[in-house]
Amino acid sequence: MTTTTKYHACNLCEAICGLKFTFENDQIISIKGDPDDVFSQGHICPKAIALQDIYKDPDRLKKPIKKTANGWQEISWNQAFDEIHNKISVLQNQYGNDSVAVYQGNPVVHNLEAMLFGPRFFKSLKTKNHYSATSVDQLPEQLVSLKLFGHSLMVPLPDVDRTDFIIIIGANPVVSNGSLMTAPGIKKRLQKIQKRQGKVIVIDPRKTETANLADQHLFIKPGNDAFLLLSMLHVLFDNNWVNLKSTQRYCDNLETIESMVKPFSPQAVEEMTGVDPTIVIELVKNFCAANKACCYGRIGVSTHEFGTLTQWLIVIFNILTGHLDHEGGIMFSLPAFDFMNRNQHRTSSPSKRKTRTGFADAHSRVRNLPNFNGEFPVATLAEEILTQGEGQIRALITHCGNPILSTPNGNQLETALKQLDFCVAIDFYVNETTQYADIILPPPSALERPHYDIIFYTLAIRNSTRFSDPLFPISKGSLSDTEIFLNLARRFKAKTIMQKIMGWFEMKLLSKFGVALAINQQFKKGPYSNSQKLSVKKLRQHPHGIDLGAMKPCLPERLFNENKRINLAPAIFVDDIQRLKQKQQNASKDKFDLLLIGRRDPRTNNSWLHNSFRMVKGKNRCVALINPKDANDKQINEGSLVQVQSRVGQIEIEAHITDEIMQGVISIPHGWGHKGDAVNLSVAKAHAGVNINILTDEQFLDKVSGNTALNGVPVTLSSPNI
Ligand SMILES: Nc1nc2c(c(=O)[nH]1)N[C@H]1C(S)=C(S)[C@@H](COP(=O)(O)OP(=O)(O)OC[C@H]3O[C@@H](n4cnc5c(=O)[nH]c(N)nc54)[C@H](O)[C@@H]3O)O[C@H]1N2
Ligand SMILES: Nc1nc2c(c(=O)[nH]1)N[C@H]1C(S)=C(S)[C@@H](COP(=O)(O)OP(=O)(O)OC[C@H]3O[C@@H](n4cnc5c(=O)[nH]c(N)nc54)[C@H](O)[C@@H]3O)O[C@H]1N2
Ligand code: SF4
Ligand SMILES: [Mo]
Repeated sequence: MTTTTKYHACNLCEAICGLKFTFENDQIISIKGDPDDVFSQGHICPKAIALQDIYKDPDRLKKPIKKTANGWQEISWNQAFDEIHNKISVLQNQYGNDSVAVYQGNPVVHNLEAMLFGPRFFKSLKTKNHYSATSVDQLPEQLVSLKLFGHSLMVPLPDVDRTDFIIIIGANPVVSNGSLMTAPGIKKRLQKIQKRQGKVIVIDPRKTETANLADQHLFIKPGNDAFLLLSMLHVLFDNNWVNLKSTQRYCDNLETIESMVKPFSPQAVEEMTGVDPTIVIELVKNFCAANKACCYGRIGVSTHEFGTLTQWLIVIFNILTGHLDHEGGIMFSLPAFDFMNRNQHRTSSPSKRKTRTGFADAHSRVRNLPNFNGEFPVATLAEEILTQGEGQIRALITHCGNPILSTPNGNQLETALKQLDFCVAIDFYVNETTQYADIILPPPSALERPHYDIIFYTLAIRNSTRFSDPLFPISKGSLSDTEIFLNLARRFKAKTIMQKIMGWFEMKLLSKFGVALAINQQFKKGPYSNSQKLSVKKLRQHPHGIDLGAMKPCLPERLFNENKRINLAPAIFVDDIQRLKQKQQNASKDKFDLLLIGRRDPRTNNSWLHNSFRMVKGKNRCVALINPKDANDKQINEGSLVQVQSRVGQIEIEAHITDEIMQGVISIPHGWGHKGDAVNLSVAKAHAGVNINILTDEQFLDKVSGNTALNGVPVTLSSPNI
């Protein structure tokens, strides 16, 4: 028996850990964190172990399937590509290009080949109906980055490794492993702040796993963080603590911020936030006293009613305390594969614009919602399918997504999917959404693919680079992501026989060499081309990655704004203060029992991974957390079933009574609710849970960006026994 060791990145979450796989003959016998990885330094979480389960999963599709009167039937790749092309062409000829829509889910950004070659196909459809998980996720951060720094990917990152004071708002990195902050082993990194006498503060309606390790935890009423941040800014001006340091040279419109925050003293907003004014003043004072401090907010405050306003105020708070572009503050990465310089069209600079531009240059047909980077908010997808008239969506292609479980008003979307003329899914499972596809095209699993993190190095708190070769060959009869996308693209793009032949040769060439060619090309254009001479070949000799150093100050040069200045107060953000004030005025008229918020746990990965038994075994985690006082009011007992109802739907779920959740708030995790006769997730269906997104409301949005407010959803609670 021979034992071998191989290294491969984990692509499941943003932490991008390096993993060490031990094989006996061809079988994986262990998966561990790679202790020599330059960035992740041995970190691993329970999900990584499930990578082998996905690879071996008998439910995982390996060949295309087609829905027939007698159920799913395997078909050849060529038949699948031809049928997709024929059917979509007929619909587009009859109803226009926009009659076809695309939803791209979260795993796209974790899939190298999909990132490199997916756009060739999706662009060839020439539809404006693109949707993705962005609008149930980080759209506010990206909009703020676009307006402040000129590029939607220029997201400032908390310099966790050097800070002495971090405020975490609406994020639970100890469980999520960090987001828009690629920082493997974040728990240890936070604990190191404390070891160097620094402080970790968490602001969250739930006393989370991150709050448990923090020096201070503050409960806050869901959806109202913007009030708190305005009051923090108020305190800065009130005490003359504003100090932009070097960024003063290139920041404009400070006076607008000053007058904007005037009405929002900590006392004036206490009723909205639930936070004691003396605590707010103390917090701001301590933040200002720290030499190196940063404030970071994530999904809990992005996917809420004031997502953009809140994310903007977080950045402004960092800037006004002198912590933008300073060590230990919020800083920018400098990745070897510089995606931002590759995608110039995502900048706000008009001279650099190409086809897909920034924000609000088109609006959705039914609800007039703004687009962003060529995508409409997914909250409007169902009604775009259901509402008759010119431009109605009649076909949908989902890629890496399960929007029935992941996007608002799951029941409405399910109804909509049932009435499509044609539906295609690119996914290796028949899940709650892909069950409505006519044809499913399965790509290989993660361990059968090469990997490089082109997005997450852009979001990493330390610069490094690493490439992984596949651990296993692609199963016989399967195609790589590159082959799938280029086969589809050439059918849609090539018109003449000559073009078809050329397309075929290009596909063959790129499926063999495309990944290395694309990466090497970007390395050559990138910032380390002289100092490091990076190439895929060189990275193969460094399976633990190459460290490229800590983040460095880079402003104003790296700004994508043409004038190299930052407008602190873009009108679309400032104007939203009026909506916030209205919320305060109307607060006493609210009629609901509780505000719903979300939750993640260490063995979930959004809507998938539940088909691995290790991820679902043990006690039921799809439970509603309810405060003892609320449970008492409603006569709800521990472990009993409760009904939760919102404007759009109702679910029944097991109650778990705990004072870790704030009074007036109920927490339910997302990604559960596996069901459906056609769904092939045998393990997941046996541990189904319920779909929280039956409750979330497609009309409840962050009005500025169109992001869905998945948190702070008003619900009523009842016990079926009463
Ligand atoms: N209520 C509530 N809803 C939420 C959230 C919340 O906090 N609360 N969070 C939101 C967030 S942040 C996100 S990102 C979304 C995520 O939601 P989605 O965008 O739906 O993505 P996932 O659930 O991660 O993945 C869905 C599918 O991708 C497939 N898949 C995995 N890897 C690959 C691959 O490499 N190729 C292909 N073709 N398919 C693959 C899986 O089989 C699975 O069926 O959910 C959102 N929904
Ligand atoms: N184990 C696991 N890890 C994951 C994922 C997963 O599904 N499972 N998903 C991945 C994805 S796609 C993403 S985007 C990231 C997200 O990463 P995080 O942003 O860290 O996500 P959560 O763990 O959901 O933390 C959000 C926190 O916000 C709080 N919250 C809710 N509403 C409010 C509010 O109004 N105000 C405040 N202040 N807080 C609020 C919630 O209680 C929760 O603790 O996680 C990634 N990592
Ligand atoms: S933290 Fe994320 S990247 Fe690291 S092992 Fe877990 S799932 Fe994989
Ligand atoms: Mo996400």
